[in-house]
Amino acid sequence: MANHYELVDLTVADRIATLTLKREKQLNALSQELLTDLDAAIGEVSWRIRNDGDVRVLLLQGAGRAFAAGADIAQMKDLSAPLAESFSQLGQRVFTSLERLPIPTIALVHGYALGGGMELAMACDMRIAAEGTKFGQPEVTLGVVPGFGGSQRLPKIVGQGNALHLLLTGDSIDANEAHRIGLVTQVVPAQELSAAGLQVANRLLQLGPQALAGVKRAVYEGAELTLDAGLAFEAARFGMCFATEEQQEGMAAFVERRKPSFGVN
Ligand code: CO8
Repeated sequence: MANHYELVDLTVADRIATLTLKREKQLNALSQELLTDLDAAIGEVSWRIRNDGDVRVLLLQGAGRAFAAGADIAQMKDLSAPLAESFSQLGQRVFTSLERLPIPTIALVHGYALGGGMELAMACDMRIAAEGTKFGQPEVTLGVVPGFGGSQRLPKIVGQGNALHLLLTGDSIDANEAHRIGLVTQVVPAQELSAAGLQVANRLLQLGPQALAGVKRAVYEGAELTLDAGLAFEAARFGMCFATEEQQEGMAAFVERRKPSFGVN
């Protein structure tokens, strides 16, 4: 099944949704129109998770030479301060709705992930990069700060020191350096990027969707809490797992020395 928005493709096959940015000529620069299509496509994925149950993992990639080379500079160059703020809020809202999907999301990053492009990749749970990919937050070189969540998500992913280095210098780093600082979890040859994404996705499909959704909530919501509140949140979610068939199946399979089977829809 494939749904075509103008600037984003959504395909679903074998319970894996793939979102592809397709503004190739502008290296998938994130224009208002692209963000609007991305918003709609994420909304469709969310609807299908809730209603059809036929989507369990999401892959996000860019068509052409790049994942995404940032927010559309030509489009935002003459914005007034209030409009710039609302453009920033639009991107933030779309990226947060991506992050809050209750399924694992994996960014498959190649070419460039700069500015808003890197911020989009950071709104996914995992990032796999093609060798040679350039990552960076060059906003300071344009006289601005990040506007799609970079100043908030980057320190959480790579630590404040690494984040400040990237944010203050605006320097780009390559995929290997991104791996070293923990921005990406895997670096593969470009021609193996899709296969690497599918491999991780297929492993995730073998696991219980409720447990995966629970891990995401514990990590993302826990990050907003004090340690004590986060631990309480985790304990409550841990308890809730024991009212699920997933827990019964997972633990029964362990003691019976067999592979668990987590009810495939
Ligand atoms: N915005 C608009 N157009 C872009 C962008 C962009 N970010 N990046 C590339 N393009 C366009 C180019 O203008 C060019 O278009 P055309 O063919 O019509 O001239 C086409 O894509 C191809 O680009 P290049 O010819 O430049 O390709 P190169 O291979 O020579 O260079 C680079 C590739 C190095 C990636 C180069 O394009 C570049 O430096 N791009 C800009 C990178 C950048 O600075 N990104 C950060 C943008 S700022 C940002 O993302 C802030 C996010 C928060 C926004 C908050 C809202 C208020």
